[in-house]
Amino acid sequence: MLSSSLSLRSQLHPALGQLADGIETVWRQHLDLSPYPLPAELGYVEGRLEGEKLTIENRCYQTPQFRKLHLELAKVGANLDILHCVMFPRSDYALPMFGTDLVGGRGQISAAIADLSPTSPDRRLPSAYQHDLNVLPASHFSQPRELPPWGDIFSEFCLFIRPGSAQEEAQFIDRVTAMLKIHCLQAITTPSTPEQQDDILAGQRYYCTKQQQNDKTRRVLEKAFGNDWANHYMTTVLFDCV
Ligand code: 18B
Repeated sequence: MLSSSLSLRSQLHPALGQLADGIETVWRQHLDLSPYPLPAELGYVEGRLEGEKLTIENRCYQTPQFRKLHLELAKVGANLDILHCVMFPRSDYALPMFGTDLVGGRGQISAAIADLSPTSPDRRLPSAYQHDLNVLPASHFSQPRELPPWGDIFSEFCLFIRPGSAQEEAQFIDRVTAMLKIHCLQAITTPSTPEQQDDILAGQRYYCTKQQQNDKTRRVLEKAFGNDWANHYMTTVLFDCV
C-alpha cells in the first residue's frame, strides 16, 4: 500500500503532490485526526474497461468536528491526473463544506477549483468565515473559468481557474491552504448545535446531490469501472449523504 501510493504520487503532476501535502499538513496541525473506516477494497483501486487504466488512492480520516475528511489522488492513463478533497462536517456542526479538485494532463492543469460552500438554510457562509476570507491577500489569475449549471452550491469565494503558469499554480495552492486553515480554525471553535441537525443534513444533501451531477467526473469513472460501480462510488465515497 505504501509503496504503491508513493509510486502513484511520483507519477502525478507535481502540483497535485504539493497540494496533497499542504492539505495533510494543515489537517495534522489543527485537527485531532483518527482513522476513518473506508471499506478496504476502496482504499486503493485499479480499473480498466475501455482502454485506459485508472488508479485511485484514498486517504480518509475523521475528527470530533468532521465525520469524514477525504483526500483522493487518481491517475487515468498517461494524460489525466486528479486530486479530489472534501471535508464532511458531522451533522451537529453547522459548518460549510470545504472541497477542492485539481485536474491536469500532459504537464498542464486544466481545472483548479476550491471553495468553502455554505450549507445553511440561507445559503450564506457564517459571518466569521466571510470576515476571514475577505482579509486574505487579494489574488489574481489570468484564466478564470465559468462554473457549470449545477455549481449554484458554491460561494462567492469560490476559486475556479485554469492556472496560466507555475507561479499561478503555486498561488492557487497557497490560497487553498489558507482557506483550509481558516476552515480548521473556525471548525474547532464552533460549538456543536444538535438542534440544527435537520437543516445541516439538508444542506449537505443538497451539496452532494449537485456534485453527483458532475458528468465529467462520472464519465471518467464509468469508462474505467462501468456505470454501476461509478454510481456506487460517487454516492458512497465521493459524495455520500447521511
Ligand atoms: N472533474 N474529479 O474528483 N469536483 O470532486 N470539477 C472535472 O478541465 C474528476 C469535485 C469540479 O466545467 C473534470 O474541464 C474525477 C469537487 C468542477 O463542467 C474532470 C474525480 C469539486 C469542474 C473531473 C474528481 C469539483 C470539475 C474536467 C474523482 C469542487 C468543472 C476538467 C477522483 C469543490 C465542471 C476540465 C465543468 C471538472 C474528474 C468541481 C475530468 C474522476 C470536490 C466545478
